[in-house]
Amino acid sequence: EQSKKWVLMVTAQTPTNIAVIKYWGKRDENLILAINDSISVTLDPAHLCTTTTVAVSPDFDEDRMWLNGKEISLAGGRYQNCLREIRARASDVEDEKKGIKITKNDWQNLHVHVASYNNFPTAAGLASSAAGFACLVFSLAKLMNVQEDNGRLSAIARQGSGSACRSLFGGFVKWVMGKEEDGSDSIAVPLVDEKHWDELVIIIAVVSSRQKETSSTSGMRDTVETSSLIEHRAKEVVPKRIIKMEEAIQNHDFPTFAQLTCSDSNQFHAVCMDTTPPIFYMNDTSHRQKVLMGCQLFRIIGCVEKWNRSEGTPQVAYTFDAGPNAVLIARNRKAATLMLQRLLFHFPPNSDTDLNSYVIGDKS
Ligand code: 2P0
Repeated sequence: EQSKKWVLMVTAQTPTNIAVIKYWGKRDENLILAINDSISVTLDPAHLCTTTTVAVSPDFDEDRMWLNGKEISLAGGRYQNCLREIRARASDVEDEKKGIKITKNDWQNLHVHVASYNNFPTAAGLASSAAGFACLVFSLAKLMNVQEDNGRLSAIARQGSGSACRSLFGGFVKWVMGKEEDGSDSIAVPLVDEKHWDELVIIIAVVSSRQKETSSTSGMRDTVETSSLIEHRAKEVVPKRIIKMEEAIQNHDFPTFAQLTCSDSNQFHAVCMDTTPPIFYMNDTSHRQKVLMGCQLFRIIGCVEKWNRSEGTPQVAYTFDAGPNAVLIARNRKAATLMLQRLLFHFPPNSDTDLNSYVIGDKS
């Protein structure tokens, strides 16, 4: 039988985001519901982003996906949840020129092919799942003509990876943990757009591009089960910090922003260390440079803290995620230049203590 050869495609690009008030811990593993609100900044898509093309054709007989050119399985619950939620919201699509007409019901039987590329190391703690699931959900929603705003789409991306919900918006974004059991109010909301605080410059120092040892998913599960500090953090500390952080962002108050960002990163790593068995994201011991490397990230903290104190007011905030990379947020271009000079002085390239690379990007 001759099939009707047509393919309909959509391509989208989504940047990653960096949390300044961290998400760590779930109250529902399947729906991916957090135990606290979090706030992040979405990066400029020119630097760290995922590009995803989704295609549909009557000739495809199963859903398939390629990540960085290599086929991956879509069998996992997270992919299935996202695909199911988007399909359930699909509407009619008509392309008169190509003579294509897809009805709402057709989508339940049509299959998609997905090709996704990251322009940065996957799973090295640079939030590849955040950009990846945000881009997957957004491009599928466009392909299937889903009539929902980015807030509603964020609740679907969240079911792929928690941090992904925050990448549906630019600028500073809050993931509201929500109260509902079905997760319907656990969505991302934009706080301010990318133009609001455009003096900020973000530097990412890549210590190692290898994959991290403890996945965020299992790490945060262990923390929730074993840490005695996590409840205090989620219930007492973070709610107050969220209010102060929103104010600092609205008012361009860099000293408060920097203090909260650094403290929250340090507390996140403290609850990781308070986990059984302890999680050391800041200690990259499997790297060839072993002990030296293990100290690199701590040395960056020392370097920034010392400089900020000597200037009398913070010039740079640091934050470290679940991988061997340092994110530095400078108050302006001048501070970023001085910070880079310091990094290059303390960690000269091609020395025993070098960092693999630096990515510099304006926030957008
Ligand atoms: C964050 N991280 O807020 C925190 C800070 C890492 C440290 O979100 O299990 O990949 O897919 O929901 O989103 C990393 O966790 O975990 C993360 P899942 P995810 O950015």
